[in-house]
Amino acid sequence: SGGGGAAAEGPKPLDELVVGFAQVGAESGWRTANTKDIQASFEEAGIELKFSDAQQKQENQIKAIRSYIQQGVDYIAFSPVVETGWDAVLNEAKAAGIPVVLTDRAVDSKDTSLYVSFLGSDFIEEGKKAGLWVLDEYKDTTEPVNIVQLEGTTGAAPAIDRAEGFADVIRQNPNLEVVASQTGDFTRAGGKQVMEAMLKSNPDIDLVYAHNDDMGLGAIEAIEAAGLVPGEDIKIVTVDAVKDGMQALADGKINFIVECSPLLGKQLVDIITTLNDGGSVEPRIITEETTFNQEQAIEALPDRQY
Ligand code: GYE
Repeated sequence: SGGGGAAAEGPKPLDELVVGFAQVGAESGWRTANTKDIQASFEEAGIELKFSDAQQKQENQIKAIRSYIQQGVDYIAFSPVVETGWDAVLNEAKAAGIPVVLTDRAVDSKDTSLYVSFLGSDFIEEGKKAGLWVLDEYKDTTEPVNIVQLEGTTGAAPAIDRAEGFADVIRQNPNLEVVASQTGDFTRAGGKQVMEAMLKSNPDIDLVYAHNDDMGLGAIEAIEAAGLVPGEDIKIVTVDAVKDGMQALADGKINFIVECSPLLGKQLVDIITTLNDGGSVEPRIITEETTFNQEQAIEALPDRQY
């Protein structure tokens, strides 16, 4: 692995450690909560965090990582906007002896020595959980069910995997059909715009599967503008469980949410301090998550942190 550079000379005092974090952007409620949690966790640990926002552009993330390498940070963590195209810059980090931790999203690099660990959710599992709810909801239906899918950012691990897990499960009932699928880039505006177009070209939509809450919330606006009732005329299933999504679920406008936790900060700090102490970390660390129906959302909302 590329790890262990700092530990070779013994652990550094935490207030001398410098970590560079290359964030995806600020595209969703999930991302905002994730950024806050990471910044707060490093501050609490007394570790300096250099932070950059790539505005959902891979070239900006690559630039940020190169600048962290140049500045000689001790560790680099980042959430890759898309899966492909990272080998060159990750090899540069490796050559500089800077360990890299993937946070939240995966890369498709075959060479696993390019990063020490991948900390984040199992997105295929999330897609399956969404699919299982749909399978159960329509188990007695003999009519075709028209599903539209609002995909996350094209090429992003959560978009690819949430589509795959969902498709794998709904395949079991031939009445369940995805009649349209398009990217809304994980944003509320994107979800609204795509849903508007889908409502025009598909008169008979039964269910929306949105890869995150924000796109689902955008779809709600489009559905209401078309004079339909979200959650009743058109059912909605989303992923994330941020506060606005949970409120819409409590209000009956969303029908089911698969949780994806953005609170990765503390685990990321643990990884860095373990490596700094010369310890080793698991190559894959999966976040624990649940699902919510309306009742469960009403119960969880008062204590929801994000
Ligand atoms: O679901 C979405 C965000 O990568 C898991 O990115 C993350 C996803 C999250 O924009 O809301």
